Amino acid sequence: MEAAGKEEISVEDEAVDKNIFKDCSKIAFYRRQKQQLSTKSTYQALLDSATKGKDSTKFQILNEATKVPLLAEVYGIEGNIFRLKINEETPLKPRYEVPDVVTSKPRTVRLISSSGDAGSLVLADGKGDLKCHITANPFKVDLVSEEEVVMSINSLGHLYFEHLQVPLKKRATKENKEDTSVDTSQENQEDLGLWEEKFGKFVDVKVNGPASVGLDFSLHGFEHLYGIPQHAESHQLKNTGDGDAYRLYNLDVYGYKIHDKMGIYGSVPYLLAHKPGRTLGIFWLNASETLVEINTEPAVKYTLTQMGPVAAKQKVRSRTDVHWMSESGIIDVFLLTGPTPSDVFKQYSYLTGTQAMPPLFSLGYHQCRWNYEDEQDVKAVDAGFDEHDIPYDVMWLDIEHTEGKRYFTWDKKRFPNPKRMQELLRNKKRKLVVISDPHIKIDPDYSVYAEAKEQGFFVRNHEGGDFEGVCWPGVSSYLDFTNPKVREWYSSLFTFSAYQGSTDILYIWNDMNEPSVFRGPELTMQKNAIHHGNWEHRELHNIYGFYQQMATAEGLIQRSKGKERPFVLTRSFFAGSQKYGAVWTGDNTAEWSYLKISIPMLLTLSITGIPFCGADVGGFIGNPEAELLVRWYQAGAYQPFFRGHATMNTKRREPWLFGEEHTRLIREAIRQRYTLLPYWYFLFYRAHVAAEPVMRPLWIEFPKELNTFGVEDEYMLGSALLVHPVTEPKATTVSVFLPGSNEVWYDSKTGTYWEEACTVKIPVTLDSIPVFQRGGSIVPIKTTIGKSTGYMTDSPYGLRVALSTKGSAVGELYLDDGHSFQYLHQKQFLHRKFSFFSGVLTNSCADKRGHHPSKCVVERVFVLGLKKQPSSVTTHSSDGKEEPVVFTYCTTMSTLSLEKLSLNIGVDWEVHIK
Ligand code: NBV
Repeated sequence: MEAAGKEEISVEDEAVDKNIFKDCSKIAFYRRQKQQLSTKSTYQALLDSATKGKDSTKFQILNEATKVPLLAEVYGIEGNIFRLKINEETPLKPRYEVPDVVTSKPRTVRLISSSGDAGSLVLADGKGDLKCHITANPFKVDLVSEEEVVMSINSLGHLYFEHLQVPLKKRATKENKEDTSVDTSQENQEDLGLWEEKFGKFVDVKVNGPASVGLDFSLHGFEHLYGIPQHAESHQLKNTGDGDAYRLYNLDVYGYKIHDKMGIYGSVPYLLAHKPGRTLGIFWLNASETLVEINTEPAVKYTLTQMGPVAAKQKVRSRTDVHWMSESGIIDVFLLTGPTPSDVFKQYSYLTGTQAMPPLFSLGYHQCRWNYEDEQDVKAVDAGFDEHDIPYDVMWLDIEHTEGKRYFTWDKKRFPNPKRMQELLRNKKRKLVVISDPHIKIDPDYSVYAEAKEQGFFVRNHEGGDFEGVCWPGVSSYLDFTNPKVREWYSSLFTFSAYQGSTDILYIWNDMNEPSVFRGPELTMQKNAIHHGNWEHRELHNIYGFYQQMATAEGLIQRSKGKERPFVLTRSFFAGSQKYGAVWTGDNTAEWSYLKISIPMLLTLSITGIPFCGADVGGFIGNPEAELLVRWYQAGAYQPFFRGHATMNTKRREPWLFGEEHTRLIREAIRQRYTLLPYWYFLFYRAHVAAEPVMRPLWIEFPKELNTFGVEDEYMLGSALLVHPVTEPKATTVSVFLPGSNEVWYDSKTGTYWEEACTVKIPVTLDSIPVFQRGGSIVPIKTTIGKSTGYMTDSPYGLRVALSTKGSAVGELYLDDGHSFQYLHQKQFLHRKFSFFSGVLTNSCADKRGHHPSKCVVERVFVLGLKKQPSSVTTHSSDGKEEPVVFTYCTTMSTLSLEKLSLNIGVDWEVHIK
């Protein structure tokens, strides 16, 4: 069987052909739901017959016209979360409810019910400050917090629920026996796509007819919404307007267009709304194709003269309406009530889990290309980094490393001795990542195919045979990762004995897992393909890639007998993918606009639970000029997942190929990444244990300050560093917004500082990476950089202390072996706290449960914002030993530098500055 050629998918340097993909007008359930809005039919809740179960309160909802009952359930969930489920009361067959995303059964809290005014029901959580006020007719739910309605559900009457039906033809024959007057007029309503939906040459047949659901949410007083990745769009969600919606449908969109709401590789059906004093989250748990409309109505103020005295009191608050529509499944929505951004992050992570703790190496720099040709090429590129004194941690191999795109194999000519190649990398304490896609070449001699075939592990077509689609290897079948047995088997393929040529430094990259199917509709799988449990692909399309990454991560854990942390990069993802590894933004282009949009794209992923994310440095498609490449390295060094990557037909672009000066600049950017590793690792620890995003939009750190809500050309790394990457060609200045009142910000390079919120014009040259440290923070760094993270285990630390206006600062450090689960099981970790108050810098224990031996010392301390020249500096150990320290003070910059210290990182000590 022939392998698919490049012509199967356009790998030329051109923008995406949008005709391959649907816009809203081509999506039948969108058209149907929009049409229904014009002929408004209402729903009524039968609250008199509401019943209270152990976990939830249930009641029926009736559609005025059809009278078919729906069943609604309201749950109170620990941590100020409400869950609303609406399903058909007696569906023809069960409707799909997304499994495996909500981590364990969330603990419910008893809701106290009382009837409100006639025709309403009030459900309150134990504490009584949060209430769900349900109105019977028309059905509406208001979420009330401290007597204020913060969210209304179905207040616009967009509740929409299509009931599964017996196929018309069967019905006609069955019913014809009794009744010959069956109405089959719907059959002809092709434009509504009820039973059949056409797109180009593709026809999607719906066995049980239309099954879509929809609901509206009004967020009172909110004008700023964020989330629902993945789109190449701004961080703040935009109003969608007529015929437009954010689409959540995982698709392989090579060279995706930017500032577009079409669905690309992954979906997280979760958004956050923010206003000063309150953040809310809406998590719409549905894995079928989903559309989201957003409409903000700004506040209207009526003046006395315009409206008279009564109207003055009726000032209308701003409001944003969100309309969710999904092709199938049920309505299952979690309302996260905040009130702070960090409460919402915790609530969401309580449901879907936090970021897996990454192995330390994965926070270093990754070098990828489609493809590194052979072992010799790998060896030369690896050596290139050492020759040019550029640290890096991971070499990547793309699809060409395999025998004819048969994953888990090696091309014998190019990679005759994969273990030898891995030993070469291991000797430099480096790792290898190889690709493993979900399509499996149809080849009875390929053991992965033969086994999967024999065990019935492939997705099936609607006729019952194995689904076949074209991808890289030619005609292929697709593993059904939704089947737990398939996942178990797939995981077992990563054991060292099964995966010949693999070693414990080999990690995995899952690509094409939307899934990408070259000749399929919108380059993906037919919606009526069949998965485990007889579910149609349409029900679970958006979660397919999630399951592959889950099985891969599990496989890597198992091959180490549960000891080692996995690293798996995935292109497709869903809510909860953070538990299994990292995500990247797919096939971007080597243009300035793509560099720029990487920031809002990553911010959006970061706040929707996926902090370990990155964009291909340099741009995957096309050839970046040296300046763009340098700027991209500088930006990437300050983004969570940091990998250089390029497509096949591009010129080679290893960091040293653009002349000495550019090599120096790229080296410097990568070195800055390695310098800050202790801070990165700490931030990932916080993401892991406390669901704090690593890369943060300014509004999270400054939630009361309106002027931060729309910022997306700069961001915070943790709470200490503000980064404003240069994303314009030939820039000589950048305008940096330094937020906050009572803040002081220090330029990380020059030490120049600014007090109070301001926008400053910073002069930049090609070697500037505008990074600012927030007064009041202490950032741990490494003072010596090695060839890779592995060389830096014992290298010394430095502390960058940036004093607040009050002359104080705090910071933390987290340390463990960087690769195993012992931090979890044996509490082998070190968590230290640094503080600077009244001239005393203290290192103390932040978590007494942890213990981890470390030879490391703090070698340097650099204090920014020390207004007065000290007369003496002394170190004090916990056993009372006092020693003087030589110091350098700079009066003009107010900085103090302490060098050649030797203070053990893991024990208590103080440095007194008098
Ligand atoms: O496996 C080849 C590429 C990969 O390099 C890239 O990172 C993925 O996003 N892959 C897509 C498939 C082909 C793209 C044209």
